[in-house]
Amino acid sequence: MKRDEHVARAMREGGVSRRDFMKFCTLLSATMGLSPSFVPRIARALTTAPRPPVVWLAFAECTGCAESTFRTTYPWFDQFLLEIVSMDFHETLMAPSGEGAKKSLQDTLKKHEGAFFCVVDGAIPTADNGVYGMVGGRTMLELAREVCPKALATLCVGTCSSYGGIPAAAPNPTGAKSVKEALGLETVNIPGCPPNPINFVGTVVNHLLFGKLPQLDHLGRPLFAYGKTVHDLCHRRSHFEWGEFATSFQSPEAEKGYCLYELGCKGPETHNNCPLVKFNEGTSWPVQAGHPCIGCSEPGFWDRLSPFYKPL
Ligand code: FSX
Repeated sequence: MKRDEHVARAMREGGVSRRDFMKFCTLLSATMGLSPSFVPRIARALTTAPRPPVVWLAFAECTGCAESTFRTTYPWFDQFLLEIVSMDFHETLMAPSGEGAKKSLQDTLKKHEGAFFCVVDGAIPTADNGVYGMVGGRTMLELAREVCPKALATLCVGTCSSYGGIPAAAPNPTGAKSVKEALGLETVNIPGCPPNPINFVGTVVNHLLFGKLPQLDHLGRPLFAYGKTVHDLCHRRSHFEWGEFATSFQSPEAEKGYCLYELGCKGPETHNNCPLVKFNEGTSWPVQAGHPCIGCSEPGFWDRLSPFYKPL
């Protein structure tokens, strides 16, 4: 069976209609800052391009990133994601365990060296040679040192792997660090605690479409997702500031304004596209639900961004 037929069948069996799929491609193209003319190309890339192999390493974290990626955005998203990439190693999702899991990892490294994406969620404990984070008898530090340099690119999903995040918060007894700090290696960072999975998919799809990673800012973040601040895009800003742009995104209740800056909102210094893509099938996002942004996708989160209710 050809790959596009296989994907079509998998989607049908998962209850995903062609219309759902095209809506998703439209959202993806808007998120990536591409014109609507890219929608059919994205659909084609998702259903026909060879699936890039992925090794997913889970280190010091709460598993919120994997949960957010695989379970909540769209009811069918988890299954769909596994059609886009070939998840060759993911401790939580894969069938083998123990020695079988170790073998899967080694087989993938051998077969796809220089051609797989290494996705990392979680920070890397580095104190005392990394003994505070062990997987299968090896330190996370050792695993990362073995796997990441062999990848086509290391994609850090979540603030912990991107910048250290909560595990690196003071007093940080495990010496938790970002992948870049721990290994001295350039990474693509998709921060957020948790990040929006559409930004991970957009990064992979950019590679499928154009054969390269998206343009990054000085902190390694894809510009399509992190090029503007939450405040720049926020629905709660006066719609007069938004002009025509406002009418396409603002909800009527948000048009009244009610900026949460005085309640400590960190939107003015937090780079992320939460107001545009939202969470849970585009239902809402924290500020729309009435809570100030806590800056979870910025370097220095948690220490630098707290206390959360103190204005900047
Ligand atoms: Fe960190 Fe992710 Fe926050 Fe949790 O893997 S970014 S603590 S949502 O799980 O790493």
